[in-house]
Amino acid sequence: MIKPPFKSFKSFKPPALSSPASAGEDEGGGSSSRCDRGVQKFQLQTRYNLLVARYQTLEKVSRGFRANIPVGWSIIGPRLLSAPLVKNCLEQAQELVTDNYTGGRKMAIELYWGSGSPFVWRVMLTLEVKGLKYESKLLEFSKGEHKTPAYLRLNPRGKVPTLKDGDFVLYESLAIMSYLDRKYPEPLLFGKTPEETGLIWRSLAECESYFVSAGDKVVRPIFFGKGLEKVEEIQQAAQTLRHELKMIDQRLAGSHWLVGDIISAADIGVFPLVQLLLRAASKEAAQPFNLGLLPLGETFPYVARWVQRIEALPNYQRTYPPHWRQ
Ligand SMILES: N[C@@H](CCC(=O)N[C@@H](CS)C(=O)NCC(=O)O)C(=O)O
Repeated sequence: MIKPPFKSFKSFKPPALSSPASAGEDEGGGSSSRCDRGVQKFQLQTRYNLLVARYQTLEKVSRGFRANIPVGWSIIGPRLLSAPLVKNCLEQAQELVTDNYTGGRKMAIELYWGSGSPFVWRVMLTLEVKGLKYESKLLEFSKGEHKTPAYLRLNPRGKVPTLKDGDFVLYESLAIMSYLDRKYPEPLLFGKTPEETGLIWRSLAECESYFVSAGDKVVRPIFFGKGLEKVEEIQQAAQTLRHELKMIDQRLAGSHWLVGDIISAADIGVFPLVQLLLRAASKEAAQPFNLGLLPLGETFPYVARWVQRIEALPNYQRTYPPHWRQ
């Protein structure tokens, strides 16, 4: 049987994140060892925060457990222990102290995805940050697995991602993120206050309205060729992207995260698009276009540090597109 760490929980105080003002000291100055220390500190902090969140839920579960042990404990105690409610409590507690947090669900979440999709990446990061287990359903675009009748029944647009949670099926990455946040609110990703929620949605809307289409105009010809006849269009799109990155850089100059003092849906929604763009910009095929994006540390230094911060998240590697490693 699990022994919840009540005593240690009471004295369990996570250290505070270093303030934005000290962020430059921690990570800046172009010193890589300082930067590594910053990343390590951040990783530790994130693990701590996740642990605290889990202990807090564990505390709630255990309070429920204790509430079910009434005065007549000695008489009915043994029977009560086997009661379904208590069993359920213990199962949930077991999940919480191991790495198998499923939010009390019996059925696994299923994620239909394709490697390298920034929209899929958003959902994977959301699942990982929330510590939610899911069943991976990797679709091979080259085999047309996203256009089969069975898949089109789940997502008539024939795109990824699609999420299945029990009987509920949802597509569109932002919709999925918002669903997951409402259903599994730990940690909250769409803001703790109305103001934060508004700012998070503003970042996401800006990304969808300006970054996504300009990014596509740059990334696609680099990955799939045929860019040389569209040089002007690509350079125009690159200008839009530099403008967007400048705005993001300015926001990040005074804060670790795009909105608020913890990672939010704004960071998770924007990051994969930035990563995809950087990958494209680093390709040899990008050279003729003079995109003016790299080296990122020089062009957009705060974006560069923010990217490192997200890459240092626990389980980030699990979300990294498998074919990018090849
Ligand atoms: N707005 C959608 C975009 C999804 C999307 O465009 N997915 C691409 C991969 S990056 C896809 O599945 N493309 C396959 C196709 O269109 O046939 C979302 O946010 O989920």
